[in-house]
Amino acid sequence: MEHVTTTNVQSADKVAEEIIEWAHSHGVRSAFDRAEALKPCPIGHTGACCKICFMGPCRLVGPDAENSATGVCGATLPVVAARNMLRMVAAGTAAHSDHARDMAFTLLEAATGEAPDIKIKDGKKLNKVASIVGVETAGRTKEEIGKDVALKLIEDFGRQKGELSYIKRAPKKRQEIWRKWGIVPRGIDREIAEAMHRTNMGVDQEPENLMMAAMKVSLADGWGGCMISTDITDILFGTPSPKHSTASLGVMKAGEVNVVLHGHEPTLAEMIVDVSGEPGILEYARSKGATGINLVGMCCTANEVLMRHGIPTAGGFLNQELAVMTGLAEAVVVDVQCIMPALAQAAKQFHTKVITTSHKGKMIDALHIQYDEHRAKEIAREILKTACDNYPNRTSKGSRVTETTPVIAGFSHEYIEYMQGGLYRASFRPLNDAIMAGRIRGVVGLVGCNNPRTTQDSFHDYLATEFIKNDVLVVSTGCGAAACAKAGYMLPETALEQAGPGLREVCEAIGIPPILHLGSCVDNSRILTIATQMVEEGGLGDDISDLPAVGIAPEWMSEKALAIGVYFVASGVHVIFGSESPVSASSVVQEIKTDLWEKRTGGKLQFIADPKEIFETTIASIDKKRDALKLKKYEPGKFGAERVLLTMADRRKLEREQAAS
Ligand code: NFS
Repeated sequence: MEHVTTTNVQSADKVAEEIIEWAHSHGVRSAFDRAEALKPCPIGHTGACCKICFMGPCRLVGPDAENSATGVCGATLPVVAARNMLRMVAAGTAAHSDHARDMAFTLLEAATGEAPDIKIKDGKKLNKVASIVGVETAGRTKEEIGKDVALKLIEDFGRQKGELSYIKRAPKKRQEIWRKWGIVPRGIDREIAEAMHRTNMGVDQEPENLMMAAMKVSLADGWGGCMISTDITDILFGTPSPKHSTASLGVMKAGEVNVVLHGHEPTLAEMIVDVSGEPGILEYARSKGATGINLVGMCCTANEVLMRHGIPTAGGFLNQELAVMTGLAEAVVVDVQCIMPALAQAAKQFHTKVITTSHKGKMIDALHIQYDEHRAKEIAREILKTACDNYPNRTSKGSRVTETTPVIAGFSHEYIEYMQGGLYRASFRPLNDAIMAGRIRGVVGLVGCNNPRTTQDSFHDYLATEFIKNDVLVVSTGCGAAACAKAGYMLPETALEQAGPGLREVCEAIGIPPILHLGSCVDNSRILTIATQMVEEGGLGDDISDLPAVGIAPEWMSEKALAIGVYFVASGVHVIFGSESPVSASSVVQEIKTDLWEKRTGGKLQFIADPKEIFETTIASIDKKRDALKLKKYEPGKFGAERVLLTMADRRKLEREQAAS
């Protein structure tokens, strides 16, 4: 098995690598170079640094640090590491959930007419969410329903007692596990505040208790912030369905005004997409000498507008500075999260304008145009005009890459269900059947960031190809999805060329790629929904922890990724992260996140640095779950030639066998 991590390139994304090389020969620096020059602090990297009070920071190092080192207050290494972990998960939860809060208020303002440019687009999804949160729909307008749904979901942030609204969406058995261990979140904000309190100097001093709190706050992320965000974004801007587009930094166009939409919250990006085709704006671009306006996405905003409008993606996290280095970006429009502070500094070396748009995320040397939903389109036009004004300033400096890769994205869980049976027979039956019969061995969520400590995209690429070769269906989000898109894996043809025969047969029958683009990182909630629907469909156990499925974030870097990882563990999933554990200094905490968490929830969190080992561990985990379900043994190459579908009788027989076991 070959992969590129051992070569001396910094990116497996060929177009990105071309720009990195151009930058090196022109003395322009990026995160790739900064990562080389600045090695991680070996104490903080392992979770052994405590800086929660000013008696320190204390470094809990030395021989037998686990048992003998303490901070000035007496905090032991396991306490320090567990507190660090809880704080990271709480921070990740805060980021997704604050984004979700903005979405909830946007829905409220759209419904009440206070944000006149934003309308409720998907009434069907609105009704579905209304029924989940107990809002009456009969005989009411979209706006009336939307207002009540928004108010209900806003309650989830500040609820002091009770349970989050969406907890009841999980399989029954899962809810009972959460209740048994006392990790059902009350309100999202309450869990985040409590996590900050518990990790304050001199409060929670029991590693196990701290780590269970990490699970609780993470559930407020997965079944709270992330799920609310996905739902409201679908309601306001439409539930995604497949869209053709292109990926890579080559999506910039030489003769047009290139505007990079970067960040996470989709509202302003949607407005920019809306107004970018207006005759007045196009005329304005032409008056500056350009032939048009070319919108391209970056990071999770890219995923949002790719999924709904087919806007090309320039890639994920590590491509942001490189986009500027093409010399073709008139503007990079940013809001919140994963925006490198180096971006405006990179832009100063070119003609690019970095435009910040959120009061929460300002940047030295950037231009600030505050987004305001009350006059959303007016601001979107102002931003595009600012970009057009900058077009005449373009110089010949930059790496003019042009190569792009075709991609099909837009696989919402609703669409995945629909494509397995049409409008009236939509279900997860065909997927469950294919898994039961061994055509599909299992499912992997291949998600998460890029991190310059790993050759960009190399782990994503390697794992994606190995999994599909071995008949494992891959669902992807975030920068992992961008990596797969750039590598050309998100096309049905990939199934023909690279997927194992069983997976290929299923993909061909349904007409899907073997790697499905599910959206942004908050859309990991779509994976929770799919997993729940697969459980409810029957034949694969009665809880998420029974499914032959694994979650992987091989190139993670963000606290948000950690929050996602932990909520999948709490939901019963075996989760594997690449690189080292952020709590590796404490064997006690290491054991809690694997052994204790597994005992209590069925899920566990592992960190594995070697991609081949990630692959092998994943396959072993999938096969173990298949065995426990008494499914047919997966036999490589068995399917494909003979096209036998699992009959109803086969399925009943399998279900009987499982019930009897
Ligand atoms: Ni996710 Fe999106 Fe990418 Fe990582 Fe950042 S963009 S929310 S955190 S880096 S996958």
